[in-house]
Amino acid sequence: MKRPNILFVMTDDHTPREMSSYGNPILHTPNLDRVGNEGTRFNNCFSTNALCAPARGTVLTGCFSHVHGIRGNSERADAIENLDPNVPTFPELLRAAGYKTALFGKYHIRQDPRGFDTWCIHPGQGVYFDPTYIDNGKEVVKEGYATDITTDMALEFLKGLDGEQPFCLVYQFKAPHRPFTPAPRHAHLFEDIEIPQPETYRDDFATRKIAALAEDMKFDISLAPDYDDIPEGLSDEEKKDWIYQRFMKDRYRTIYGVDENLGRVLDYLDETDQADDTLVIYTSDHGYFLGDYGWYDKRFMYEPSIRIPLVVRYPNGGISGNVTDALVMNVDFAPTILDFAGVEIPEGVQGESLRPLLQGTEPDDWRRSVYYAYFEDSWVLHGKGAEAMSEPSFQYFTPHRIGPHRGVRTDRYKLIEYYAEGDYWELFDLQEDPNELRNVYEDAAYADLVMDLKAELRRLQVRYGDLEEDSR
Ligand SMILES: [Ca+2]
Repeated sequence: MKRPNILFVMTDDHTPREMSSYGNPILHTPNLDRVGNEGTRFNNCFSTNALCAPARGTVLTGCFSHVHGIRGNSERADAIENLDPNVPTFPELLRAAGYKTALFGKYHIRQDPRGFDTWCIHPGQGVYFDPTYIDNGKEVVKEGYATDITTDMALEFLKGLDGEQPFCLVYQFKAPHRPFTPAPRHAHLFEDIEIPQPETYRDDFATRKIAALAEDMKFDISLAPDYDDIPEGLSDEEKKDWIYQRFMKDRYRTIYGVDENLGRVLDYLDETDQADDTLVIYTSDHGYFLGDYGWYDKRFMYEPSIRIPLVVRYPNGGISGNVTDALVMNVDFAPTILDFAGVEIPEGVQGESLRPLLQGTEPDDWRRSVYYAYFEDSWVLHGKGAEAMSEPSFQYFTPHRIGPHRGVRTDRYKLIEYYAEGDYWELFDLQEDPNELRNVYEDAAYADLVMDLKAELRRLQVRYGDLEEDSR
């Protein structure tokens, strides 16, 4: 069989809740949905470390953060967060197997991209308007809106191909990362619509003491500086509601820009008769708190932060119209791509190929739990330093005061260990409490379950080799 082309599409911080096909009644995403409707939609796909750079390392390598080397976002001046050159990436392997490889848009890994015949990326986070790009090592400024420009480059690459060599195009958007800045043509969408507030908008954190300390996660406090047009004279509650509406609408508008642009690329594949032979994957690096618990941002192992969209299409690969609830992770993307391309999956890869799930069959021995590990960017506690580190204190971790934690999630339960803050744990019954408001770790009725889940967490730590208590 002809080797498939690969079109890997990734946005920044996009949640499944912000797609029509996952149930959003307001934001219409016909092109993002098209991929899943004509292929497979995954209802339970998770990021294994909900932060930009580590998640991107995982996608490229099929390995967890502690193996590929990027545990945090390298925000600490002395941090060495390098993508380990000895851990191969899927573009490198595809290129060696004869694929023409290209990368455009957001990359957010400190070192230059490896394994691409051509690349043009935003430095770091990038900006939405008249963005700077690093074009194969050389800095250039391109006029216009980042989502459009990244797509123009992707299309230019596709149009320049000879049709003989299969391609692997890694096409990644800055959107919808904050500050959520839409294209002018989308700036007035949703103007007359009131976005509903999430059920947990006013959480009191009664049973989650670490979460209660994450003051900096509150969007009405932390996002206020992003807006210079907040009306005067609002009460604190009114101001929070005003920011929420604006924050959500601007996000939706930037996502609308992504959907529209992805449509241009999918249309091009149709027009050139390449759609049937192209494996299209759409996902995001991690999720986002959309006012949940009164928060924005990500990092915590709660559902809004770790859930990611995953839709996959490849008509000639035996994929059509499936929806699956199987537990999958972003470590699975690289081995899936290699599997379909007929390239041997390196021994060190920690994910599994999703091919059977994509083709409509869940293997009997498919995983029953997923692993999560957030390492934070720094062990430095604000104003305290090493002295405070030695005790189970509740000082301020940078940024957002979210200390390192790890956990296991099954189809029904989630156990989280905050190992740097004393022996503090959380257990949620996702069936009874899908919003994760009631930590039942101390509840005697769950004692046996806690024991089982702790054993499962330790089993996964051993299996994936994540055993160091303090890996810095
Ligand atoms: Ca991100």
